[in-house]
Amino acid sequence: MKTIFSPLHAGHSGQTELVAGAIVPGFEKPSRAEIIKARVEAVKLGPIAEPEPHDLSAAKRVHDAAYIDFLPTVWPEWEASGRGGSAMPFTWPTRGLRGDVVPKTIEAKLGFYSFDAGAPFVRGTWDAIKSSCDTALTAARLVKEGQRAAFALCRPPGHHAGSAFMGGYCFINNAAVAAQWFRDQGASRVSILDVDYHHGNGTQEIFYSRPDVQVINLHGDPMTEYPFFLGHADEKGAGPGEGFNINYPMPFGTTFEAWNASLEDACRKLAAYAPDVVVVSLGVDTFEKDPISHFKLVSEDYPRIGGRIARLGLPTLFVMEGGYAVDEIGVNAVGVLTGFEEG
Ligand code: 6XA
Ligand code: ZN
Repeated sequence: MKTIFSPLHAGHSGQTELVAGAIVPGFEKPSRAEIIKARVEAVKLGPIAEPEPHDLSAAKRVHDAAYIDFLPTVWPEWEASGRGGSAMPFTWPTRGLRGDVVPKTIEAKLGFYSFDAGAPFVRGTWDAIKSSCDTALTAARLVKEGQRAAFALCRPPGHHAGSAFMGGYCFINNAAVAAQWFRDQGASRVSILDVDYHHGNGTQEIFYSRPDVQVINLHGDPMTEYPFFLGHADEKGAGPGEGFNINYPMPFGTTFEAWNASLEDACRKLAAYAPDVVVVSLGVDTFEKDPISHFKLVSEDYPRIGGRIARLGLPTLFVMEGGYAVDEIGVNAVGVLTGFEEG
């Protein structure tokens, strides 16, 4: 399996985040992608290539154009106005406030285009965001051209980013952009299977009213787990999209046995939908030692996940999302891919 990887991800570094009342170094750090890349090389998964540059039209098929055009302006505006640290918002147009007028101050614009303070910008962030989207599109092309699978080693991740908002380390929804690209290239139906610990609220929001992209999420129950405000089992899609959004919220402490029962049910529903292609939002923060998550999967479980996905027998694009136990992130993420190759 070929891997697409861009060194530009590394410019998104040194950003901070708010955790339990303290500003701390971001968990979503460059070593994550470097360790996964090193593991791809160590197990000889296949060649690694850099992404081809794309214009932003593919991203604008799933995101509002104004939102995408805002992203490259954030750091220059933040810096030019004398602000320091990481660019992040602290005010949001929530209930009772106006969400229909874009304000002028950079903090306010960041609040307008986000749902939390969890997607901070530094100098290299835009180039990393763009390269991550290019990575997904380049890997998608390999699958469209007949490869059984490809690995988009995206960083930053994407599944919390919605049509006009960032959050949770995510800016452009790489998996959603790729899924839409497959549709625009002639795929009749696409399934997105999101196995990250956190609910992919952005992906759900983007496709919620559509029957042509099935969105399946396995994740921590939003009653206790981030992103808290989406991901319940009764969210099944709207209008023509009714029945095409499927959520499997699972409690704190879920082990592989229970998690795998959800995966099995998800795979049956995915197969019944009979998509032309599957996009896997691949997070490995389901791991028992993940510092910000609470499932109990062990390293031996990840190849089994890949094997089950392989048995769907469908062209498959893997798009990297979360996972913060950096010592094991390479073994776990690439474990899914080798399990797929052997499955
Ligand atoms: C809150 C935690 C963000 C989780 C991001 C993630 N700052 N999503 O891994 O899949
Ligand atoms: Zn996650």
